[in-house]
Amino acid sequence: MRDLINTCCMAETRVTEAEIYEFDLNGYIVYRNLIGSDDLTAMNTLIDDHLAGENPSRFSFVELDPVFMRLMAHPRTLAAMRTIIGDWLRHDHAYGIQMTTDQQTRENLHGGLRADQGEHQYQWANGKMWNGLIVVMYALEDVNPGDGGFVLVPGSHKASFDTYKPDVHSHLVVNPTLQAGDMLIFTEALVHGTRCWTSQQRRRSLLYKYSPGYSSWSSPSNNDKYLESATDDTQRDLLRPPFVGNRSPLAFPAIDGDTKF
Ligand SMILES: O=C(O)CCC(=O)C(=O)O
Repeated sequence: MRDLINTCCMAETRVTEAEIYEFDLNGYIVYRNLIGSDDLTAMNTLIDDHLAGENPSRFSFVELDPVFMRLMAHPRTLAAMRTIIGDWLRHDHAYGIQMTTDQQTRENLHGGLRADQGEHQYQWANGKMWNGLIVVMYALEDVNPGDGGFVLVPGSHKASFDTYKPDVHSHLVVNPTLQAGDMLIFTEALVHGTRCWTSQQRRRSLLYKYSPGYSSWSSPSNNDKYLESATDDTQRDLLRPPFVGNRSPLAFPAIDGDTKF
């Protein structure tokens, strides 16, 4: 489990202007090759053992092994979250998604600006972006063109005509292609959803969701079960409930060529 982060391309310590532009334009961004092959194998084995031959469309996983807590606090991910959410970010909730052709899927698009009682925010003020719930999705298996699964409408986090959603098979809807180990970040203010899975290979994704330190989408007590797996202050601080007064910023781990778990 030592090479969870691929360090080859990670000299930068902050999100670049080009990445900010891309996220602002599209409402999502893909980072390639965040998890090494040994760790992908180890994670898939842990989940296979946990699922014991069952094929649920959703499953919990963070409590299975400390490697999943370390992935929650992946330095490259936290650097991106710092730009997208700010210094007070917190982990909100997490779950895994598995899709096969055997499962029934209710195809849908949901989310969008100010959905969920206004929680799904996207705006710019004071020279930076302000977001609500953000999703970090890691692919543990490849998603090839046309496979289905996760879909989104690029740019819809800024749509003005927000009472309308296109059909899930509209030409406006994109089905991102991912390789195992890639990470896709999107704002819940983006219109997004799921299409039926068509590949004979399964889809398996891990979704970690992060909120600003003053808000929570899910019940904050959902994080309590992870506390005993946390091994350092950054991980523990990510699990804090939402509050504002005297909240200290997260201790962001450094990113350099030697960064390892
Ligand atoms: O990954 C998917 O298929 C859907 C994810 C989703 O809808 C969400 O995270 O809100």
